[in-house]
Amino acid sequence: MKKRMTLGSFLVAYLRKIGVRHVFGIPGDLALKLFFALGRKNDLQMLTCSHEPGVGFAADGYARATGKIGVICVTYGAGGHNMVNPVAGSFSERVPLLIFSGGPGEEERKLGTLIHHQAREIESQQRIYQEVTCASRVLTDPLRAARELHEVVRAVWAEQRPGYIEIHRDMVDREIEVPDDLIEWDGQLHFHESDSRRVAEAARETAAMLNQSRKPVLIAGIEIHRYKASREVVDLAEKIGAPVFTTVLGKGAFPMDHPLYMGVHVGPISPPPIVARMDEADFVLNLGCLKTDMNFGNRPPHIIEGRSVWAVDRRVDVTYHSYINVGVRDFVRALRRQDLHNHHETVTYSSNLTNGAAGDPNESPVKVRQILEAVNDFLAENRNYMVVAESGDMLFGGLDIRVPHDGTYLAQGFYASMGFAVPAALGAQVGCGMRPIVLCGDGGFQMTGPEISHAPRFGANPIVIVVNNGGWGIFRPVASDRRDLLEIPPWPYAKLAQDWGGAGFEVSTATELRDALRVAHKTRGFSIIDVHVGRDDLSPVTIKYIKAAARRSRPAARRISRKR
Ligand SMILES: Cc1ncc(C[n+]2csc(CCOP(=O)(O)OP(=O)(O)O)c2C)c(N)n1
Ligand SMILES: [Mg+2]
Repeated sequence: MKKRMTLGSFLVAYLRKIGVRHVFGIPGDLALKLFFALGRKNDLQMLTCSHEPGVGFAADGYARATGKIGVICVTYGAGGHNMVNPVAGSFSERVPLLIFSGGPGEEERKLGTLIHHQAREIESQQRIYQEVTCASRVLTDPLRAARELHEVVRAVWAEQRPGYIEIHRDMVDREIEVPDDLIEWDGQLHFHESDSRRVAEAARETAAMLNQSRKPVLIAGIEIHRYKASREVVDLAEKIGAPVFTTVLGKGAFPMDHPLYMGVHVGPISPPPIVARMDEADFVLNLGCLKTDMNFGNRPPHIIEGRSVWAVDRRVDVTYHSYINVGVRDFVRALRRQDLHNHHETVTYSSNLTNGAAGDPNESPVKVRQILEAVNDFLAENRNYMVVAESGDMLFGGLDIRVPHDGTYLAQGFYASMGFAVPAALGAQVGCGMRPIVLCGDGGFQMTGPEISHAPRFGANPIVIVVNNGGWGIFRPVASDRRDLLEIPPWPYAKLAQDWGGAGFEVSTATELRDALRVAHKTRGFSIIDVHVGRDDLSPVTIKYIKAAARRSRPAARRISRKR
């Protein structure tokens, strides 16, 4: 990094300094200089997809899997607007992304004409992004550009949320001034500092409650992942000796093969032993769990509020009072240092697959639960895999997947956008090197699945399991007489895989699926396994969830007052 350099060269030097090695993007004329500056040989690796949502989900998967910032480069308007949905997902699920968008230059903005790709005003795109980012800037001032980028990146890291930078096309080659402190900076980014006295008091009070309790439980949520506190939570759990659940969104925040791990808590639709254990709990320690309807299976959170501590969003709520400026990682560390009573509870892992018949492995069509069992058996035998689950039936089916051996699990457990899984898997593998197994419905695959054709260029080789029920199956139980509206066209998924340079399999029994997984495991490239399931077959959690959700969409009871 030098005192004076072009903005384009500064961006590359800055990104390298913070440890970024990959950028995900699609070019456009208003972003062309930016795109080629970021993609310059030997500096950063530019990875392209077919469609901006693919780019966004790939960068998001990369960030989730690596714990680093996922960087995106898109063109203005058509490209930037296409990217809004993935970024909104990253915003709500706390994924640090940095979005660079191009834009029209100063001279062309003065012409007084509308500029191609423009929607309402030139500033509209930034305004749209303000809703789904924690910080945004348009870099127009050569004296401030470096500092403004740095401010956005620091916010992205501290908040673990996306940030937006717009660079108009005439700015990329402009010389800018880099402040000395940035040149000397070591590239380390930091989370917000906590108030140490509040941390200590919150930890003391929580420890006292923990020590008085007879049947405590811990729930580990998404912030444990994002603020890199998984190891500390394992330590803490071992000191307390109580069962640990994860939330839907936080699945993977606690190792799934740890003896204290009991499974995923989704309120009343959790596996029955988890519901029972939760009902017995006289103290619930929520670490980094967002209060979402998904995490609670549609049950209001205040049900456990009176006997719980919540550490999330930089505050700790102890029953009905709060400590502010306390980050979850600092809180867990402080709690770990307290004198804690060990409950020595023996914990049994529970899922919805724990009980029930496995089914005939040679019967066609294979059952959805048999797919989940086959994947679990495969993961138990094979290391270095991660699982990425798509929105739809597999988002819920995936809750019953157990990834051992330090494997990773990724899903949009709250925002739940379809189209996430395949591109996220590509980005995740590029970032962390683990091979993904993607669990995806046929509808989800039809949104972004074709991005798999980029896998060879990414050096990635996911195994994509397309759960093929011929439509948007998750809604069939509540479709009344219009099931026809939920149909989708049949795609030749296995043949497409072969045409795109991968391996394709078509299976309809559990035995065939297990065989296909074995072959795919040995195949160097990517694979798609088209699994034909019954049209009305769904995973165990989905059936419970969709019924609970249907109850919620009934009109609220309201008294109609009549004037007399
Ligand atoms: C981008 C987006 N559009 C629409 C939805 C609503 N939605 C949730 S699940 C679903 C159908 C899923 O179908 P498929 O991928 O085939 O999975 P299945 O439930 O059939 O296994 C839809 C349309 C969504 N979550 N995301
Ligand atoms: Mg389907």
